[in-house]
Amino acid sequence: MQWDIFCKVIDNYGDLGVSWRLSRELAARCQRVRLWVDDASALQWMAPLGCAGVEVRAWTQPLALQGVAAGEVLVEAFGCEIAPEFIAINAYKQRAGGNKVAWINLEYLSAELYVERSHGLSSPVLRGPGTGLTKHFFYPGFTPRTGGLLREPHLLQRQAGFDRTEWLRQHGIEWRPKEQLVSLFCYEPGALHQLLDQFAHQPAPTRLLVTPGRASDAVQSAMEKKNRLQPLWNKRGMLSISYLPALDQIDFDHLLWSCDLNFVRGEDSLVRALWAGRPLVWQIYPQHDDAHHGKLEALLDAIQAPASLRRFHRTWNGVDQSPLEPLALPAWGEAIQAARAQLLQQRDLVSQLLEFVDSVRT
Ligand code: TRH
Repeated sequence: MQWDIFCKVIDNYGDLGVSWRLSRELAARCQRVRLWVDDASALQWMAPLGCAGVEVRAWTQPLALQGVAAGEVLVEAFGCEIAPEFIAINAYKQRAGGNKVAWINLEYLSAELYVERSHGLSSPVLRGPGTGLTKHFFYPGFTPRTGGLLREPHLLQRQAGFDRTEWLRQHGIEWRPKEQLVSLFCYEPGALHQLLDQFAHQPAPTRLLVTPGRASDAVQSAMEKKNRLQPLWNKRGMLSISYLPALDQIDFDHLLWSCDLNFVRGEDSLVRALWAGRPLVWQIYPQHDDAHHGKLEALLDAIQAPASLRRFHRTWNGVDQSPLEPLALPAWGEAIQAARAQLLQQRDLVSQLLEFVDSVRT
């Protein structure tokens, strides 16, 4: 089938990151994809080699539609509103007796209970350029009654064949024996300075691998402040820091597989960290009305996080101001492994989406 996926980049990398991963995974299953995006610049580092079967197109206004025929599936990622001129050619095709067009609204990932209720609902379009079409709501999620999580079929084999020492060497990432490796992909957590203190005071050395952009800015400003106010805070040198360049999505996975603890944020990196199976800490994308607090608790329930991991998350996400819980990697690792094992039993998002599209088109 020909898929048209529309993606608007709001901020950060998640909208494009998920849309690209979805496109790539569809292409791997013999689908043809046009990914319409208003700002594709992040693909230069996220996916520098592109992907056969995925054509990235600029979402201009108006859309350049010369030579473009309507396909079989329209996807609006995260409720972005698809260009009306494109909706119109799809509706026209269907009215003219062509095959039925499946219009999918792909929602944000959440572990909240409403997801099971809303997944798969449909809404006929009664006015505007899409009159006659039907929109279907597809919710990713953590239970069998949701659309599931993005997961490629060969993930486990890739993980089994991964050699972290070699990968770190190839990427010029310094790693001394016995050093605990921790990745950091975050926004600006208020408790960051407490985390740095914890690493500095642990008996074993830690190397923090900091991703570029907001995470590295936040670490640099915390370090600058600490060095100024408490020059001896890391006097035993237990914490070392490496600032990483932007990695492509495949190497971002390798980073997560290399680390003993992963700090992730947003949506896509959370899922990748779950598949990595190492202890993880999630910084949720903050919303103004604090709606993210409920969403955070729902995720912690879904992965059956132990009490110490819950407390750590609440402080890390600024839900409360308690001091940052001490790291408890063995217990956290067990919980993530158990959650991962359960999630691996469920069908992946693309398998479910293909089946769902078939069912709405027949
Ligand atoms: O960048 P994010 O914070 O994106 C957010 C969330 O998706 C949020 O839910 C959404 O509302 C908001 O954007 C608009 O985090 P996320 O979702 O993990 O996306 C990051 C993507 O970047 C992911 O696909 C992994 C990729 N990535 C790399 O490929 N290489 C890298 O070096 C890094 C740091 C990230």
